[in-house]
Amino acid sequence: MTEEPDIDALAAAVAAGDRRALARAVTLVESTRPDHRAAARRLATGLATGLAAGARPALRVGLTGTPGVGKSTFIEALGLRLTAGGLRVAVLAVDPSSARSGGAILGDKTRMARLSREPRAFIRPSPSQGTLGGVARRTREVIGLCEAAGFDVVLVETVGVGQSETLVADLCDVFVLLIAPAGGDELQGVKRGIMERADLILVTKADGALAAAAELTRADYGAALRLLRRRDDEPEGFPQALTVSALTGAGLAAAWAAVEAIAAHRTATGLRAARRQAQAVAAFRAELEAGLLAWATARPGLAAAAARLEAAVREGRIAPDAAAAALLAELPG
Ligand SMILES: Nc1nc2c(ncn2[C@@H]2O[C@H](COP(=O)(O)OP(=O)(O)OP(=O)(O)O)[C@@H](O)[C@H]2O)c(=O)[nH]1
Ligand SMILES: [Mg+2]
Repeated sequence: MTEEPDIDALAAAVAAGDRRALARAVTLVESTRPDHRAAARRLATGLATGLAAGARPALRVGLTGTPGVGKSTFIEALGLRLTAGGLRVAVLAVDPSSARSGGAILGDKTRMARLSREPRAFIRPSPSQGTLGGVARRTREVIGLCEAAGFDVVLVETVGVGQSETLVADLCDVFVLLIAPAGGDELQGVKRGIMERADLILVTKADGALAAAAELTRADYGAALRLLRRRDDEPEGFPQALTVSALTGAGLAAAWAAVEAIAAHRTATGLRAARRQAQAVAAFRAELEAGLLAWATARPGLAAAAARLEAAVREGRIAPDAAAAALLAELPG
């Protein structure tokens, strides 16, 4: 973006559901240039005012799972189904660890070619670099843009390694864990924390030669889920483990019905609104902390003093809390 963008015109075009305007708005939000950050904030404020005036919140669904489990293929099959039913679907990908593979997860292998040709779909890979906090901030903003653009459903794909799944779970209404069909001992490999966060488990590739293994895996995870504490943010009959095949379409309708049932329960009980409020407050605090840290780091005297104190702490010449207090005492006001 070279010229100063006309933010009011961009906001109006995004709010009208213009996908090219949305793509430009996302690029603006992802930019680290200070003038772009300021423009992105004006855009978000303008759109938030519009949202408050009437737009419906999108159903935000996070999907996680190990590399190759079938996330992208499932999302494309589901997305095609939902758009065929008249819904507008946005697909985002979050991969803070993509330095590992050298590219965003919606790379050459899976461009979701069919879904990307759908007029009711919008597909956007994640920025492939940045800190976890930075990626979280941008993803949150991009989800907000998609919502303001009138998308009914936002699907967020993230690789289930590291901490990106926690990040995505915190940004979504419903969080889905995808598991590949395998022998029973596979269960040990899934971290308990992810199992506890997941609202729904889907065993992928339940077709052909893998169908029987998928059913066994589903039974294993279903049993494991029942052993976990029953949560009050789920409707009767949950937690559930289901099988799906993106290839044949088997189980897709049931999987989406389960997502909708969880979302409907949380809407009816007020949990969804409460969760969004908590997410907004957490985002505010994270922004504030990041801002304060950036402000402090930009003060040359303070950074030098911090380095001196850190050395003193390392050498045991001063206690950590005393060092922190000494530094804070140097702040103005
Ligand atoms: N048989 C069968 N194969 C599938 C199915 N879904 C995905 N696959 C295959 O599994 C492989 C990985 O699929 P992806 O959708 O790229 O997996 P992913 O989880 O998005 O992978 P990353 O983005 O790299 O983490 C591909 O070769 C797919 O063709 C399915 O429903 N049935
Ligand atoms: Mg993928």
